[in-house]
Amino acid sequence: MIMLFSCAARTQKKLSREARRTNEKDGAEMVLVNEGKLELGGTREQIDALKNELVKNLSIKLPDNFGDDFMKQGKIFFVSDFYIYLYPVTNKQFAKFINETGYKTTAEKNGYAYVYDGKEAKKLDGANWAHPAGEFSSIKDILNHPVVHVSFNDAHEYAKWAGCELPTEAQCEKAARGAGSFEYPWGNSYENGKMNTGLGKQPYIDNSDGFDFTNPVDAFKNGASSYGVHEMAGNVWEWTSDWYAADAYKNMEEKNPTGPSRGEMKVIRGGSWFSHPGMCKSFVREKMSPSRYNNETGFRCVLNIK
Ligand SMILES: [Ca+2]
Ligand SMILES: [Ca+2]
Repeated sequence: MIMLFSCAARTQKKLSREARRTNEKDGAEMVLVNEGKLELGGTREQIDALKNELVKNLSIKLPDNFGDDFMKQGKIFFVSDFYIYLYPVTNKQFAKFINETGYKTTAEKNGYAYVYDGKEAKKLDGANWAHPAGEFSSIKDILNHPVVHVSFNDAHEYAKWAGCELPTEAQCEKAARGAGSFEYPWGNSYENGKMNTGLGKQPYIDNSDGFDFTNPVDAFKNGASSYGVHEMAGNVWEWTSDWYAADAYKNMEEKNPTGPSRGEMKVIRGGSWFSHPGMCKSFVREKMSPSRYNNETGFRCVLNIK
């Protein structure tokens, strides 16, 4: 009898979790990603295929150990239900955070930012989230684009203000793969018109997808994963809460992994307008110092259900 009651209560609790929610703080729409198993990383074959693709398209030599840090380790992880922002945090949302808190970003304190212009990274005085292409640029016409020039700490402070957290690597990979556990949010092969990427080599820009640099976050209607999460591939790299370690998957806890307890770099995920499409695959990891920022890295938040 008691057992019956607790089962019913659990079902009731599950049913009461709406598929979508809105964060009243910043107006962000969130979608529920249902709990489930996840094998983090790509197979040897998938990584070799990516390596060949990059070597062929970019005419570069990759280190022998390229991709070893995102290889499957035969370990099945479990990720509990969580809500994730449908889109990366936009300039408009970030402006609200700044207006309400008076927060100064790392770039504002430093007084400069590195701006990739499609050919090279230029150090520009006065470049920051509100002036993404340099002192005299503005976000006026790109309010619906993802915020950029945000360090990990900036992203973390925003998430706190919004009553949320940054996603773990496992949450990111799960949201990107969708229920079908695909290489790209929509399936296993590249499709033009589903994300904004670059060439991954000089001149970096590829506007055959409609965009030179960042794009409005809702531009690719067909680029979502099965959970309805957009922009998990391309547009901007996104900060995760995990510290980077090459052997993280071997050592991470199996239930709701949160990554190594310390490190020097944070993991970023999903590739950007600057990246080769292959680098936007669901299992690819990159790393970046938490104090760094640039115009190809942003973030989104998650709401963990306690
Ligand atoms: Ca592009
Ligand atoms: Ca992205």
